[in-house]
Amino acid sequence: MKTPTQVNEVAIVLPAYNEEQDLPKLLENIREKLARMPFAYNVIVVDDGSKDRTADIAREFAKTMPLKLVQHVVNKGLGEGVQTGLREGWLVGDVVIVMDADNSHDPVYIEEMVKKIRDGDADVVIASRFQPGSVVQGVPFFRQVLSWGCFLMMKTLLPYRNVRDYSTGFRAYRSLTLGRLIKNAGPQFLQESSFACMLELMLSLRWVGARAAEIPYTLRYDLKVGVSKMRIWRTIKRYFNVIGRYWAKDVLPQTQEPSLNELRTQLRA
Ligand SMILES: Nc1nc2c(ncn2[C@@H]2O[C@H](COP(=O)(O)OP(=O)(O)O)[C@@H](O)[C@H]2O)c(=O)[nH]1
Ligand SMILES: [Mg+2]
Repeated sequence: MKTPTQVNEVAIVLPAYNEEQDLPKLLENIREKLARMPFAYNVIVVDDGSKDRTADIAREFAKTMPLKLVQHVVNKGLGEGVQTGLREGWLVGDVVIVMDADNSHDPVYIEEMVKKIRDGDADVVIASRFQPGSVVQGVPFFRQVLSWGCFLMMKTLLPYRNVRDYSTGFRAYRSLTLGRLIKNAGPQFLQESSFACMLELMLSLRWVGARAAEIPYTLRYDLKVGVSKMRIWRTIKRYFNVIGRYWAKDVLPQTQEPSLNELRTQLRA
């Protein structure tokens, strides 16, 4: 069922941990590309206890673009960072984008992702490495094997219609759907602090009955200057834990939802 949604404003969440080398280029790129898109935007930088200049950079850019800095005093992990960003983001944007702060995700794709939600084609749109036309530049071989492994495992164990890229961080979420997730799962809707949180988030959206779509894109991992923060073996181990938790969970029955504003009022109270 198509349910078009008005999109006046998007929130762009950037979970960031020690991203001083790549964050400035990304923020400049967002400022330039989003100025040409037919909606307003607000960037939410979630600085997760960085020990470098990440927070200073965000404060500096906040003088010249719509940007809010949210800080965790100590490092809590990607899952907590994404959760903090989504909890803020759905209250300000009709759509929430989450993307890496390492300049490997190009904000130019946001327009197409938002359009799919606006037209009612999907509740979550994934910039996917596994669509015809997708290009992956500069990703180490083992990392590619890992994301393919995640795809094959999910297709076999817990398939999600239209989804191939289960583990990427570059997605657009309809705020109403995030509200529905928070209403049903509570404010701690992600339990994973590791990078497996991205898979956990997909499975929690599947649980609330969100419809997914993917778009092809070019991942510019070659542009990333800083080091990857992913702990590969820990992530693999946690993938199994996440799948185990969602294995026997039935999809929630679809009910008539309140509007986004009603849901915001309800959950704020
Ligand atoms: N909030 C938060 N973000 C993190 C943490 N570790 C990594 N990130 C961010 O998560 C995103 C993905 O990390 P990245 O190193 O780019 O991983 P890769 O691209 O998969 O190699 C980046 O924006 C990081 O800054 C963390 O502990 N907390
Ligand atoms: Mg990255």
